[in-house]
Amino acid sequence: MRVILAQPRGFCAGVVRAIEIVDRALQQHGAPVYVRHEIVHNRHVVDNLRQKGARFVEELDEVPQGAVAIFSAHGVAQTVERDAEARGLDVLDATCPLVTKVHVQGRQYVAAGRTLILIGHAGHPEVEGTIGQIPGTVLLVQSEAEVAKLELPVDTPLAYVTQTTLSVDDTRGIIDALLRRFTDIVGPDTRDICYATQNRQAAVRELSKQVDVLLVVGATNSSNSNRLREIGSESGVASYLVADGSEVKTEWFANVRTVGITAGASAPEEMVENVIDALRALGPVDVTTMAGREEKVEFKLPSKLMQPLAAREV
Ligand code: 0K2
Ligand code: SF4
Repeated sequence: MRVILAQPRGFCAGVVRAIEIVDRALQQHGAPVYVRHEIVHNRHVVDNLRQKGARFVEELDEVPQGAVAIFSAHGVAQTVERDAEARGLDVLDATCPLVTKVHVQGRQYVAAGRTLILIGHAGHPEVEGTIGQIPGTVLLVQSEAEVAKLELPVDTPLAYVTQTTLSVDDTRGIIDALLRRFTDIVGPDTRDICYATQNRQAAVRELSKQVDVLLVVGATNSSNSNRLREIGSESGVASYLVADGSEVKTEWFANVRTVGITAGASAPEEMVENVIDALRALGPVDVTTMAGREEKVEFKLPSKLMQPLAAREV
């Protein structure tokens, strides 16, 4: 069996930063530190940090007063920030800077007097965070069909922003529908979909031309990982989302010669290796990596974590 690995795949700069924040917080403060929501949507990442002393909670009322509380990469609403302050928590914000950028952009549009539309998926923590970062009403639009249902005069001053991990193609369709329907609407086009999401989608589209089966390493609650699997399916390739090698099923590979593997932005490379090992158990495999874009994006850590330990102890 031939295995072709997508390039790029796996961890993005926002995920690397978020995990580093939890690691450094544990080093500086000692266990436990509290993390609101999964730091990124991956059980292996979460279990690993839990073993080092991180405690994962869904709400801040589970965090003792004065403890270290870390916000996940997906961002939080302003009510959560205020609640943390009221509880006297020592907050470290692991919200990806590209998510924060969307919050800032949304607030600017509202300050300029526009009604804001957020293109995204209901119930996703990033969407809840973005809605809660913007004063006033934010209208959530999830599909082209929902554009038709917006009860607004066609000349309403509008702006839109998007979730960072959407399908570029689906978002393009929604934006086009908004532009067709409304006469005074501005927005970033698809540029709020982050570099990592865009690059992984472009790579998997290319990879799908070369393979019989596509495996996407990632979690079922990971938006960006689900979008990668959808692109494989839409390209006519049998595509499966797997957390690790234990979820790989023998029957997927009858008469299959070439398997493509990619990984969501929150999926560790060890799990890609683990999936390759599961394929090796079925027979010999020859692994190559497709030609693709090299990413060099890095984000700075919060300044609190950059201080040498001695300076904090004074
Ligand atoms: O893709 P999702 O937004 O569900 O999130 P993860 O799978 O945790 O990936 C990291 C992205 C976090 C924010 O954009
Ligand atoms: Fe940031 Fe994009 Fe990674 Fe989300 S997927 S954490 S927006 S770089």
